[in-house]
Amino acid sequence: MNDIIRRIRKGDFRAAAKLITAIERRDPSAIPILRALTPDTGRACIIGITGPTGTGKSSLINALTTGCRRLRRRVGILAVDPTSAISGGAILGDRIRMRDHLTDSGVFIRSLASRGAPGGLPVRVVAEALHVLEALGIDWIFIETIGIGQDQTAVASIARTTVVVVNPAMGDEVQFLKAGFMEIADLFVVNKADLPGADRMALQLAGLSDPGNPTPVFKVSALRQQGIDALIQGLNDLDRRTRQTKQPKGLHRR
Ligand SMILES: Nc1nc2c(ncn2[C@@H]2O[C@H](COP(=O)(O)OP(=O)(O)OP(=O)(O)O)[C@@H](O)[C@H]2O)c(=O)[nH]1
Ligand SMILES: [Mg+2]
Repeated sequence: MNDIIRRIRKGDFRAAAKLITAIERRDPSAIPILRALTPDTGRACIIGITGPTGTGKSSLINALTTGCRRLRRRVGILAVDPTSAISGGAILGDRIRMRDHLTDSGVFIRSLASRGAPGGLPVRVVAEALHVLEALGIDWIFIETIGIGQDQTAVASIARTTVVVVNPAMGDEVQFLKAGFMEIADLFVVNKADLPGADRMALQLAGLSDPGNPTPVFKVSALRQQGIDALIQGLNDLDRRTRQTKQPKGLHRR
């Protein structure tokens, strides 16, 4: 046990991967290790990335990772896939879109599956995996979720900052509002701004948010790596501001 704690503190990805596997299996031996690592947590920028299917969440994480690596920050990516028991392909697709970073020793990528567990998404597993990544010395952690339904929203809420990704000309706006994304967004990203309609979409979002406390809106193109550095700066600023008021709700201190 002391060995794995020591290795994780030193930033050993393989030790972290092993511990996360134990967490996924609900192995009780993980509990004292997590407890011992608690003092090593609390410094990372933890960003939940959510939004409707196909808006470019994985592509955005890929682009953000490129930007963070240019700043020599270490990056962790957690892809939460509620359906992977049936569609292992989704995770494969994510991996392909994040391929730029698969061999980078400064990027830790992990998919988490609910494995058909009753009650759906493993909120606790995600929270504990985040704990491990923080102890590992990761600076930026991105969690991708689809964000439809209560469980997924709960996963997004583990992050200190929740980013909702939308696209220009998203068609059925009402549907989007009904899905509850407005409520959980700390920041909106209009991705695919290389396509027409991004300005209009950004204005619409700005118009919908609380005038007294407007939700920031960033236009980017993940595909062209445009607007990403400004977004990283915006996320960093937001993290610093919310850090003073809002604790991550994930892992209860034990
Ligand atoms: N034009 C354009 N296309 C993009 C951009 N970002 C992503 N795409 C495309 O949008 C499609 C979906 O991208 P993903 O990154 O898989 O989207 P996602 O939100 O992770 O999708 P799911 O995980 O299936 O919900 C892909 O074909 C991408 O190439 C962008 O900035 N501009
Ligand atoms: Mg994806």
